[in-house]
Amino acid sequence: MGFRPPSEKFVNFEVRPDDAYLITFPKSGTTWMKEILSLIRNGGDVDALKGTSIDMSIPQLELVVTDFPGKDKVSEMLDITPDISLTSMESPRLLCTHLDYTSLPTQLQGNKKAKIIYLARNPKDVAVSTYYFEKLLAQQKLIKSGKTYDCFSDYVVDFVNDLANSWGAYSGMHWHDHAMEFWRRRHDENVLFLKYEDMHKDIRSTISAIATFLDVVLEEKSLDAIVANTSFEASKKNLRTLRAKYCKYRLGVDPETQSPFVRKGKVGGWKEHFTVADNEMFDAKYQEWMKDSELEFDFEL
Ligand code: PPS
Repeated sequence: MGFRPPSEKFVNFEVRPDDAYLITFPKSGTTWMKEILSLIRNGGDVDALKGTSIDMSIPQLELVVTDFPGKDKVSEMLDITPDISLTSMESPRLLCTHLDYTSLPTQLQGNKKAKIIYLARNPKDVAVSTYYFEKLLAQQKLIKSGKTYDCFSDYVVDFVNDLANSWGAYSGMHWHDHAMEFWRRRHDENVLFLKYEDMHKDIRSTISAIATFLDVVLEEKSLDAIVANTSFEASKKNLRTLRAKYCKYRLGVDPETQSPFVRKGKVGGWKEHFTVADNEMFDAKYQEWMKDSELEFDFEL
């Protein structure tokens, strides 16, 4: 079951041929990649981003081009200017979304010009990361369905059965369908399919590949600056990636110690959360999902 498009305004959103869209399932490394993309586009100028909002650099389509109740409040906490207009954004625009392929604006589906960077992450670590995010939302009574979880084992059952992710817009979206829709299109010339685990393995090559894809020529020293300023340690101190205001005012947590946007940042953290039974259940589902696919993930490094 796919996510229902939020509004006519969203479905009919006008896509420009020189747009680039970062598309991810939630908790797949979006924020990390947004900072990398922002720096690639500005030639690695770290100082120019200081004091600015990551969500203004790369607005999230579904948060901007919709009229969902409470939108203004969420936008304010993400430091999105209330009157942001994507139509007056200068080209080439960088935009992002968590929505699945079939929920994208019509002009982006089948579009061979606007670029798409799809970032996927192994679903066991995604499940853990979404679990911690849901816990914070639940503490603030922000889970739409009202359903909360006492332990990860309860949560993971809902995750694999498509019943988790109950925060607002994304309920009903499934990790497997999300990734597969873009994996199938990975050879399209306007699609770059990346994995979170490969960023861990070789961030420098990943950044270079993205720059080439975006037709940006990066000097070595710019590349060095991007690598250094998007490391996990740097992200932990960066108010843009911590999304400090959102942490403080929406989630009620200290961004520097508890931001869910820069939490553990590991590959294989799931091993500290899955019981043997959880893992067997997950593996059985995973094999079902992936049986006709060549898509593979590193579950540990
Ligand atoms: S969201 O809410 O969907 O936008 O979250 P998202 O940004 O996609 O994912 C958050 C996870 O990404 C990890 N992260 C990083 N990993 C490695 N290096 C860096 N620099 C980095 N920045 C963020 C973050 O810790 C979340 O993963 P977990 O497993 O929860 O730690």
